[in-house]
Amino acid sequence: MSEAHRMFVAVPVPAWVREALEEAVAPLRAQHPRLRWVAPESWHLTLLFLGDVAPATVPRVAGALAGSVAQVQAPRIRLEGSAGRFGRRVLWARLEPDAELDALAAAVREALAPLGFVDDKAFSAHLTLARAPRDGAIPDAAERDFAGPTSSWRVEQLNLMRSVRGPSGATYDTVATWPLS
Ligand code: 3AM
Repeated sequence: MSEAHRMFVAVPVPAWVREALEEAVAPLRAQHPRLRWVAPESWHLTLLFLGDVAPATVPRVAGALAGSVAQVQAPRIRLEGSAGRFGRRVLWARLEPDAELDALAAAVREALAPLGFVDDKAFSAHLTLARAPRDGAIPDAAERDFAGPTSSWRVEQLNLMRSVRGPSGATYDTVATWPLS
């Protein structure tokens, strides 16, 4: 039997936004080297974490996602330029609240709930930048000193992603992608 993969549904960050964000993150990365910084090529916005998905279930997930994107408008994402924290463990770039982004997340969640993929937590749009080390916390200064771009872009695609745990954190592969219109 082939093994299940850890999967999630996300929207990617375009290259030009990644470059602007990377410039803003570089000084923080240098000041806080103990934090586990997410590699810029891995930056994304998670809409729903699925957890382990058996290979036989992937086509059903893909079919449901294809249906969900057909129902929604492509949202616009705007970075606020500031950072936030989940507890003391996760540092993220803040996004302006957006009803269309919330609607996309809701459509994904509605499409996948019948397959048993449910997140108890409400959708909270964020772009994870760093995680605290096992024995540490995100310092106040890392949140306060982040001065990021206020870029905005139209979301062009929805991705089904696979997360692979490695020695220096998880790496992500795009399993399938759907254009938004
Ligand atoms: O990088 P972000 O925050 O967008 O935090 C994990 C990451 O989201 C989240 O899924 C994304 C890809 O790994 N994640 C990991 N384990 C999770 C869990 N048990 C989880 N979200 C909810 N429950």
